Amino acid sequence: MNVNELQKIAEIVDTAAKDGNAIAQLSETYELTLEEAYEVQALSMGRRYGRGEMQVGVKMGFTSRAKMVQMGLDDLIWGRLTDKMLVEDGGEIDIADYVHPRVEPELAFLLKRPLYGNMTPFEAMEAVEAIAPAMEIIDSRYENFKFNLPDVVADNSSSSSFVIGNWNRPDQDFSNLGMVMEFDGRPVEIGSTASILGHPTRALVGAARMAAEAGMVLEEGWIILAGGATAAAALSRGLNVRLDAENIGRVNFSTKA
Ligand code: OOG
Ligand code: MG
Repeated sequence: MNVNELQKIAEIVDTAAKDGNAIAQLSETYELTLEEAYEVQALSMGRRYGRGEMQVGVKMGFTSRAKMVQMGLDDLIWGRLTDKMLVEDGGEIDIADYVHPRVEPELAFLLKRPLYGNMTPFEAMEAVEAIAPAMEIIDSRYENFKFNLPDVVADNSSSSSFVIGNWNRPDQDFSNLGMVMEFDGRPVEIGSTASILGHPTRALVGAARMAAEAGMVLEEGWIILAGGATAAAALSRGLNVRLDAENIGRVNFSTKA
């Protein structure tokens, strides 16, 4: 496909995300390769940067079995995070701004040095300033939250909003920390950071490698989301959503009534 066609598709996914409107799966009309889907993602995010948003990191997807099983896909994917997607800890979102948002418990890395290409988990951790409990609010722009791999990649891997808790020192064992995500005090998803590729640091290594394939450096100061440790839970109005992560603390937000 030529760049004009890809640009046209980028406009479709960008507009759907901006307006919170559902669209048909791209794969019903277009035959995108995975590579073209990443190009659409880059072009559609370029439109957002053009409106003043700034990239502040990347998110990894399908790093846990729970997420792969829930969505029926089993390849690692990634997407771009912008400053506008960040919801402050304790903040409120309005689900009217989304199509059909879901939330999942994650772990976030903050980089103190750039990362690029292939490295060991040990080398990757040398670039980490801090780790934090986090929640990602995902929102597929596709009807019924259904997609194939190129569809979801073109749609910035369902990236929509994210909330980060307090930053913690990274020189601790976070390979198997319990995570309990609650709606109004009721546990809805329970898991462990070990579900994230066996160790969340592997998600960081994957992010550096996959971003490099797209020519992107993970920059100092960026946030890397490791991927959902459990399946995602659908959001509704008037909820208090809280994640308790063993040893590293809590993070919460609410949805407008
Ligand atoms: C795709 C995004 C996956 C994760 O953490 O695994 C993801 C989706 O499930 O819609 O963010
Ligand atoms: Mg996620």
